[in-house]
Amino acid sequence: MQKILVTRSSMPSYEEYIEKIKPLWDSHWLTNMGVYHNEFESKLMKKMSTKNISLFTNGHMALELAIKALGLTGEVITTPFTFVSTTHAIVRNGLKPVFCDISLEDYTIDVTKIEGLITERTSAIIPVHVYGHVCDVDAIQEIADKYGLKVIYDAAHAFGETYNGKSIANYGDMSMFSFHATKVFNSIEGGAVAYNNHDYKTKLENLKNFGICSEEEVEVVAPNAKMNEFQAAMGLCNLEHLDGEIAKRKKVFDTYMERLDGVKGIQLWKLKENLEYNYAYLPVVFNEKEFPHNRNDIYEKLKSREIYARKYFYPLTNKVSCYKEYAENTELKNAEYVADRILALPMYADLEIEDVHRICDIILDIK
Ligand code: T4K
Repeated sequence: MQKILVTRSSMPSYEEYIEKIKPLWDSHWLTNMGVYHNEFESKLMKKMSTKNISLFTNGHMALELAIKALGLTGEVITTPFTFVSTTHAIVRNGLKPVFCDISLEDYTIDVTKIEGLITERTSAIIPVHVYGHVCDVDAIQEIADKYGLKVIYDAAHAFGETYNGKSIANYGDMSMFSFHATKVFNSIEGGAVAYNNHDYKTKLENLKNFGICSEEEVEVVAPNAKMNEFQAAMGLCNLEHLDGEIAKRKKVFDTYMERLDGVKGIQLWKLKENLEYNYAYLPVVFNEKEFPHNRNDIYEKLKSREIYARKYFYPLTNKVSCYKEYAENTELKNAEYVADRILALPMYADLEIEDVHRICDIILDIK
């Protein structure tokens, strides 16, 4: 039987992509804000209904440079229940991550615990719309306004979503999106920062291009984080198919829900009201006290049948060895509970519905 991995990149047809990249052999313009880069930027602005977009070579650099552009200092309140990139982006900017616990309902930052972590050194909150589950954006903005903090959303998983009728890209000061191959929407590697304040445009453009601001002037020490034309071409092709891909993901999601929702000891995330979801991930929490198997058993059981679920996001980022100085934070009970029990099941547009049933049969011990 064919291996089933946790996800599988969405791709246009071979012919479609080849047709798209053909003109590059005429222009010989391969990167540095080329025609496709600029077209991709404007199409994304339209798709995301946002005033400004800056593209990057990947989501990580987008987040790292968004933090730099906002000039954050001191401490940043964030979640440990995420991919390690979120924490790296903070630390690589010389800032201290202050970890806040998460909600047991949707695994996003627990807004009731943020205020208790604010000190005179706090400059921002960096929450994560983890799995595309939207954070409590209104409460976060209220806290940010009260204390004069910036908000950058790690929206790596949330591309294409709307919440309360508003594009997910329009919350906070900035939002970072990842277009990595494993995401709902990809440009092979790639990322974007969306923001409403046009003043940041030039800054972000310079930051992704070595800090160069004119032919003879470099204003800041910065990396190369530009998106190239092959990435942008893939993004443009995939954008054409996005709605179809999300519709197929919804079918997969609905099938999992039909099979697993309501089973004692299995916790699934319920769709939030007013969220137009992108069906990015299928995270399941297994409570070993109520379900006959714990998370690790299920992981192994699936693996023995060539089905590779993933423990996204275990361990918590404060527990990995490079952050051992933050390991002992007793206030992360919910995050620890979830990280120890969660398993991301295979989820992608082309996953066969019969395979979803097979995965559920294995989990539920149905022979
Ligand atoms: N913030 C958050 C919250 C994030 O989740 C991420 C990235 C970032 C920031 C940073 O964004 P980027 O800089 O990556 O744009 C994967 C991805 O590499 C990473 O992008 C993603 N989050 C993370 C959650 O997952 P791994 O180490 O689990 O990837 P890997 O290579 O094990 O791939 C997982 C599965 O995906 C494979 O089993 C099969 C499938 N796959 C993978 C690749 C590389 C494909 O179908 N095609 C492919 O090309 O990190």
